[in-house]
Amino acid sequence: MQSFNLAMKKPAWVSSVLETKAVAAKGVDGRHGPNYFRGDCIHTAFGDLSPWFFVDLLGQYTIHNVTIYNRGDCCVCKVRSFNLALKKPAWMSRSEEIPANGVAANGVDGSHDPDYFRGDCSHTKIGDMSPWFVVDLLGQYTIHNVTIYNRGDCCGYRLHDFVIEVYIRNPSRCPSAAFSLCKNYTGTFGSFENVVCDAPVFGRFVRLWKPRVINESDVLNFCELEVYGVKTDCQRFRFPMTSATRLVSTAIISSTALSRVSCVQQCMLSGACVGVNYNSGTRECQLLLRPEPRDTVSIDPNWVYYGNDMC
Ligand SMILES: [Ca+2]
Ligand SMILES: [Ca+2]
Repeated sequence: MQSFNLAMKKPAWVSSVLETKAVAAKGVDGRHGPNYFRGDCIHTAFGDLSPWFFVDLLGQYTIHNVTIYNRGDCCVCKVRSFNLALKKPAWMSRSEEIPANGVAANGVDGSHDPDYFRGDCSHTKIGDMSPWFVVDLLGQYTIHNVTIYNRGDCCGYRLHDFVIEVYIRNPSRCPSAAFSLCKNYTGTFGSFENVVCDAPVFGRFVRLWKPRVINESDVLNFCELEVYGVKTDCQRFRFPMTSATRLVSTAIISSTALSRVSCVQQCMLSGACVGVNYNSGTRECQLLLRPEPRDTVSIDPNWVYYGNDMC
């Protein structure tokens, strides 16, 4: 009994074709070089929401296996999942008044130590009747669950009845920013718990807040917050545009780009870019690497800003 590649150079069809170098025959031409631009791969058209590929074996066979060679020059969806919040920028309500022991950064420093006095927990100000905590994941992810480690030396009862929201835009700069609800948690929290979102939610900023504060000492107080989700290389960033505006930041890489679209593409291809400024006159493309507390906004008709820090 013979076994060989039954599909080789047989008639093939696809639901749509992006361009002539990507026709169906390229999927069975016997060449599996991974660089799309050399013309050995198939590619359906953008916008084809039901893509399919079909090959006629010109005979009837018992089929045991199908080998597929993926494209390799780009566009392979690599999925990553890890604690997205670890050591990312975090801040809280009335954070300027928080003692060093309780700053927001302690909530994402990687330590679960439950003793507040050892300095690894976050703690909003006594008397803050609308306490909240925000962490900026510095990228857009599909978030599945949030693990929280409570304070253990005392006061664990303070963590109760809270809401976890996920935002694409910065909720601190944009109070009216829309959110996706991860979880409306009711009751008192244990020493630690993995809170699974009601449904996967997409965004960059994770906000935890207490809608029901009992008294002045009912602060938001926990020792570590971990955010788990995935990012795929194929997933598109959502960068809202703000015209006549530049985000003035020290954390930039400056380059040139022929258009604002290619400037945004440079950002998407860079692993650590959260927005861009583009000047259509000089073609300067500024990749913004991370937000800084001292970032300001400049109104300038020559510039356009793509990012999530403005409303
Ligand atoms: Ca091929
Ligand atoms: Ca901690």
